Amino acid sequence: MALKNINPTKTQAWGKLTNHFNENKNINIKDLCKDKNRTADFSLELGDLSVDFSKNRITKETIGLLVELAKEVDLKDAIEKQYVGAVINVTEGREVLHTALRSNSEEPILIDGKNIKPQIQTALRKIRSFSNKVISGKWKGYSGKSITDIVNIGIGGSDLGPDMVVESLQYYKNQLTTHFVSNVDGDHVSEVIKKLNPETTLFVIVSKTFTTQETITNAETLKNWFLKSATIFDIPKHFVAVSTNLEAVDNFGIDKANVFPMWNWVGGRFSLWSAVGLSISLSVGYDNYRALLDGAEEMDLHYKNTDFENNIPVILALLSVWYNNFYEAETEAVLPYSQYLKKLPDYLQQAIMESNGKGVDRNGDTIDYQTGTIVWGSTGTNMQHAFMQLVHQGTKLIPADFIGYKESLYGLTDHHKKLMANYHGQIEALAFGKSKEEVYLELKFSGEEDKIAKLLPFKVFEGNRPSNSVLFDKLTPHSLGKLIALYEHKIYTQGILWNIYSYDQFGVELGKELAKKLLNTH
Ligand code: G6Q
Repeated sequence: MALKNINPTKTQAWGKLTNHFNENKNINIKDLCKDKNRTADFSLELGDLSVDFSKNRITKETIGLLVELAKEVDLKDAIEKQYVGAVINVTEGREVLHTALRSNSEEPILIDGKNIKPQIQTALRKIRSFSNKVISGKWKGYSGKSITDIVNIGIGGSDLGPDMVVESLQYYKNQLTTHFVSNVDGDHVSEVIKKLNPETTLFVIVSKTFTTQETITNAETLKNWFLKSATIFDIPKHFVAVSTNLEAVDNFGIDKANVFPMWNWVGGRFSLWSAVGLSISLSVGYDNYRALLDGAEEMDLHYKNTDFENNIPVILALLSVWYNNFYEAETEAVLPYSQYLKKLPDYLQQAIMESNGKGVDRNGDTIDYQTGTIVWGSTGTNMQHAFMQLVHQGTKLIPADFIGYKESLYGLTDHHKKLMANYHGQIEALAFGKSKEEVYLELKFSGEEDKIAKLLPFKVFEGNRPSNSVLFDKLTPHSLGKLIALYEHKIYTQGILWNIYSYDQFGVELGKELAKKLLNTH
């Protein structure tokens, strides 16, 4: 049941792609888009999501060859193995089953002969009942008052996902105020403490291992602060944990009844779908949390069951490989046109770069081709007034994903029209640029003919800069789940194409070990 081990650069498809690239590398998106059917031919839909990838340096032949590559490395087999619970995280000896967390199907998934679906359902029921009690005010703090503030204490995968989702779903939020403490920097926790009342605060300690230095340090600081006003007998009313390490949780003083499970078959950066997402459910209510999971499941089924030509995560992964390995692009921008999604780039940086930033293949051999892309970004339109200059006119090729919504949430149509005009405007400007002739005419007709000689080269946009439009009807818990799952599957697809293991993170662990050593010697 192991993953196959195929060097992509040794496949026939790679050879064909190399020739195809050499023959076509100068193709121009503007010329390609003269074909009236182009948008229809290079767009995919899934319910409320439409992905337009027509503004890329690709032809139908490019897609055909990239799909051939996916077939030659047996992506199908890799996808099937992930969903059934094969040990595809080989270096850590683990299954990778975040897809099982959001599955509504009754079909069992066996680990060591035991179906894991019932434990998932039990955990979800516990999340629901706990969230309901806290949100309704029935859960009381030590002085008999209801909870007003939630503090999520965690880092990395135990922080970035819940933080990003809570921020993104602010519109759906209830009366509870949610805070996130992650950095071991004491100033971070101190600033949060300033806003809290111990009588009405609930602390959610999220740590799979319950040994992570940052999390345990912050948790101890918050517990000590809490104990200045309350007693250890009050801890069960104010501290809950999400962890696999029951002994450490017990030593911390947390009641067994207040422990939510985590499992080794869910990686940290893919865990917001488990009880790690407890703060999400507390913030937006269980029904919205379930809708998030259902949205992800819609993408899971699409990824699993759709042929590669029509498979959104697969196509986006293949395009990324096309630019990374053939055009030698080093970075990719993620540009959400929604202020709610301002934390999405940070979240994706971990998900993508921790997963695919690997230099050794599945054989354990050093890789001589490029893997993980560098991902960065910010929200539109703010970034148009910041870094977009470089993307439009700089010397680097930076493929970009534009994420947008047809409808706004508050219905300020004037704003939304302007926002989306910018969204489409940027995509067009990148793809089509502005030619010398256009700049010439523009200057001439604006009465600035005398400036033509001086200004013309600076006002030319060469265009031919690729981007994808990832457009949803509306930002909802369901569509957000779908979006996150889309990137999760893109990550795995690229890991398979590059013949690496996407689900370990030894690069992070070295830093943790060294910090511990240095702490003891200084
Ligand atoms: C994610 C990583 C990492 C992890 C944190 C927190 O995939 O494994 O970011 O989530 O190091 O770990 P704990 O949950 O064990 O505290």
